[in-house]
Amino acid sequence: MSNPLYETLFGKYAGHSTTFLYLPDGKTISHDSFIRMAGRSANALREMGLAVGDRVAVQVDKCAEALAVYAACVQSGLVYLPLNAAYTPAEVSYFIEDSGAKLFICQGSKEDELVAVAEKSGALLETLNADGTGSFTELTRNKDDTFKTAERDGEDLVALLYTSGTTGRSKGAMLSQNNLLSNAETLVELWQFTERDVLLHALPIFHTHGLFVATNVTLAAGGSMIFIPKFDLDSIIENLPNATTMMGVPTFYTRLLNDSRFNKDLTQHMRLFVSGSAPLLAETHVQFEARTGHRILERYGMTETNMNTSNPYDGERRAGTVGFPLPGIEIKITDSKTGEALADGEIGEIEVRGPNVFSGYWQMPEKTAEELRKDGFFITGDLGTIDSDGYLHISGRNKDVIISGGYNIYPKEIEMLLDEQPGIMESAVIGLAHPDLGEAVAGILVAEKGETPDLDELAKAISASLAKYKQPRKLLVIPELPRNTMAKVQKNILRQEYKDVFKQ
Ligand code: MCA
Ligand code: AMP
Repeated sequence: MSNPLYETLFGKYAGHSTTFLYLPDGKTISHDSFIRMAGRSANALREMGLAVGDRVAVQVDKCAEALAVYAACVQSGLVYLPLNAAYTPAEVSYFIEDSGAKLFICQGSKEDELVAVAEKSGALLETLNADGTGSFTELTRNKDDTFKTAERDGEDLVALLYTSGTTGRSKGAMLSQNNLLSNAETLVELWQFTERDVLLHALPIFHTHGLFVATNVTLAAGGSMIFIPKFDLDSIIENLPNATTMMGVPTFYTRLLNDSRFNKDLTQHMRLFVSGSAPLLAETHVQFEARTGHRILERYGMTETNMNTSNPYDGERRAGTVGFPLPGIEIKITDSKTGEALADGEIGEIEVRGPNVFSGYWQMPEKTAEELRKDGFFITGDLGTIDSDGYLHISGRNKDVIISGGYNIYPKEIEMLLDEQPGIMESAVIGLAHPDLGEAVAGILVAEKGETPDLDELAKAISASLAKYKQPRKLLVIPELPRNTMAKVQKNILRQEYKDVFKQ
């Protein structure tokens, strides 16, 4: 096979008139039409002068055409770099420059703000709007809808996904054909996906969950997706009767449980509900079963590794656990200081090895060496334990990260911005329990001597540089930050002190 990922996800469906996408306006796109759309995009990309290995950065709304750019990149050997639509130009600028993207496709409404970003790093700039129009779409018009698939092998780079770092500098995780392919094939089998499945897709397509899990699994199985722009209760309720499966972050499930229309009648035909990206409270798992009779299947993954573990399809889906290592993947629990393996039942660092594990961070050999051991084990930064039945429990994190509604937010990035603001001496950014988002961001500030910062002004000042979901929902000024004898800020004390800030 010349391009295994392309063949498995896309190529094999050429000529198939089966439905791939059900769109919000009632239209459908067949597998064959989708592949032709991707072919036109691949020809456009080639004619723009892009060559195998070049990076294509994409910051657009969720639409079929955006998915076709992903398919076109796989087909033509380009490296797909999806970006959260909420990122500000300041955030995007780093990704474009660091990746050396040759092409940046953005929303038409943001073009004016992003011209300078593209120019600075010499990237071409094209647009793609939520309705599928845009300058990129114009370039695909009248192009041949077949494209000679680029020869690629399993080790070749197919995507670059940026994940923020605890030092405040984002790292591009390099994912190969094999990383994505092995995971998709494993999950199809484990979760028993077939061409009869219709997945209710309400996740964003710029992260692993919505793109490499939901979309790749559906494509590998030959199923279809009800492709809705974002999570919206009314459209979920309206579309559930036509779906067989759904994947979501825990917020999806808590929001559904808060709606009385979500009941057994609406869900009894469903085959599977999957949750991940953030901890699903055992309480949510139990309530969901009581309401619908379904046990949510919780799994655990990361941008760097795709999916690592899953509760069983057949067998007990145990609340508060993320199940067993996927076939072909090894998990071990180690002592954070020595790296020595710990016995079952002990809490330590979760490490993972397998064909799913990325090959390193883009142009960051030192960072790669810190997290990816020579023997292939990746140090996840998550803490956990394996119980006597082999289920993995995630008990905490060894990295300073907040997970809000399934998005990872690194406090360091926000603290660096807050510390720069006039009148602020220092800050500590923490995640506090939030009934809807799991955790939400709070900024604890210490003012310069004699200063009384205007918190509204401060919030406004940082909003230009930070995506909305990262912006603190609460800012508090306190006289000093608690520190240990090594002068390290004790965030655990702050988290305890302010634990009820977002509780209703
Ligand atoms: C939106 N806002 C948020 C979030 N999302 N704030 C904090 N955390 C968030 N996650 C902001 C909006 O800008 C808005 O601001 C305000 O909060 C309320 O918006 P709302 O309409 O309620 O939010 P929403 O649009 O409904 O979004 C919430 C959401 C969404 C549905 C939970 O964030 C989402 O789809 N999350 C999924 C994330 C995901 O796919 N993660 C996978 C990463 P304002 O009103 O002031 O303008 S991959 C991963 O983690 C690994 C690999 C894995 O294991 O899967
Ligand atoms: P990301 O960097 O966006 O890929 O997020 C990966 C992180 O999400 C992991 O390191 C975990 O901390 C967290 N995560 C993913 N799935 C789960 C889960 N089922 N339970 C708890 N945490 C999870």
